[in-house]
Amino acid sequence: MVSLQAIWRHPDDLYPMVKLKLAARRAEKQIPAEPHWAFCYSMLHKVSRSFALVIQQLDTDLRDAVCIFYLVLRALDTVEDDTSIATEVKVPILMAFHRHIYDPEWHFSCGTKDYKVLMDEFHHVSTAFLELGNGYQDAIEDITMRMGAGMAKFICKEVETIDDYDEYCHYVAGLVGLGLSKLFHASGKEDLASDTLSNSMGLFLQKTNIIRDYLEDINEIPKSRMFWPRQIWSKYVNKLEDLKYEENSVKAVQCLNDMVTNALVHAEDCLNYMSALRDPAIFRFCAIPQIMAIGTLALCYNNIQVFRGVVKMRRGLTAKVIDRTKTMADVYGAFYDFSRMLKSKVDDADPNAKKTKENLEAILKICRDSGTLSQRKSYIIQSKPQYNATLIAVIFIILALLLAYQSAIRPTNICTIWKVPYVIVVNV
Ligand code: IN0
Repeated sequence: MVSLQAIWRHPDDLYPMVKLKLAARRAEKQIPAEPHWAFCYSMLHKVSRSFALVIQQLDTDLRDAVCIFYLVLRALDTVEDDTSIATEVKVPILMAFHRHIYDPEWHFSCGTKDYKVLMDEFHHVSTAFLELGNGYQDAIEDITMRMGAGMAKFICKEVETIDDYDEYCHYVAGLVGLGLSKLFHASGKEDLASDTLSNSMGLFLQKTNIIRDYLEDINEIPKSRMFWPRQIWSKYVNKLEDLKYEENSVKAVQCLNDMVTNALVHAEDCLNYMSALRDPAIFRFCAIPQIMAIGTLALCYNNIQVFRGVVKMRRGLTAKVIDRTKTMADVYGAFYDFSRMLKSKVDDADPNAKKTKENLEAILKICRDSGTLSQRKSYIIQSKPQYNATLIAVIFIILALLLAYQSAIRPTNICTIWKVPYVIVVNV
């Protein structure tokens, strides 16, 4: 639910949010009729909302392949994550997962909530996988095999060094980049990207998730999940969990800034990868998560809240990113804005300030050298929103249309979702 305060502070979020909401409705209505495909697409909508929307714009063949790839990887991840499975049971499943996807009779029950449904009804995913073209099947099989083996290796191994961290992230995310590059190539729409650049695309996203999810992972029951490398955190505290205690706040933020500085190294490769894409739909599909990642890093940097609760980009900003990302100029503009926002937060007393600024300078230079920055619409938030008669009128019209739309499709439940902005009109 979006709060009244959030919309009041960022009124220009409202239009992209309404657009996104309507696009989500349309996407959910377009679920295919065949039961196995219906299961796959409705599962995709349940486990990943913005990804499910972004995938929607890909051409059918490629979209089906990416949907199945995503669900296979989610299933593999569900096995890896389930701490109630004994290691001697888990390792053989991870190692053989690339064969199970060819067998609609195979199933293994684990996970919770939507993930349990995905595992229990995995035959739908296998059935759909078997309908994909051979090029797509081979790419998915190869990556599933390599990821399963990598996950099995890390079941009994902690992330000690920065090399371990890069290796772990390669298995769980870098390989996704390699796999997607293969799928794009198999679709005939793109040249095959290099493994190094493809890997960086995954590492940038995964390292951002690992930074953002510190508290959730450390508080995981029955056992903490630890992905921050000892080589980094041991410079600041004796145990990784000490970062969450108030008395260690200064050290915690320094450690966080060290982690963000490490993640920023991949941004340059990501920009190079995206600049080589030719198909507009594939481009948007790749660019939106990358912009969300740099935005999240800018939000997390120097932010003690990472150790206290959930730090996420507000929904309105996510909607704006989805709405505005169309060309490489938009990507340079967003990377430039978020890097500048991050740079403004660097305190010279931070132990890694120099390195952080160097990494940011490298990103800013690429964006400047693109020569496209003058066209951008800024993501940097104004301290006070600008209200004028036109804006208020636009908000009023959008809300009226929305209410009309809601009452047309749900006559008995008019205001369940949108009653909050309704109050704004009264306030205005
Ligand atoms: C992804 C990636 C993803 C998308 C597009 C291009 C990519 C290129 C290389 C590597 C990964 C790429 O995107 C999703 C995004 C996602 O799931 N977002 C969540 C929100 C969130 O905060 O987690 C959502 O609800 O929409 C992603 O994070 N991963 C992923 C997994 C499979 C595929 Cl096919 C593509 C996961 C990960 C581990 C970062 C690779």
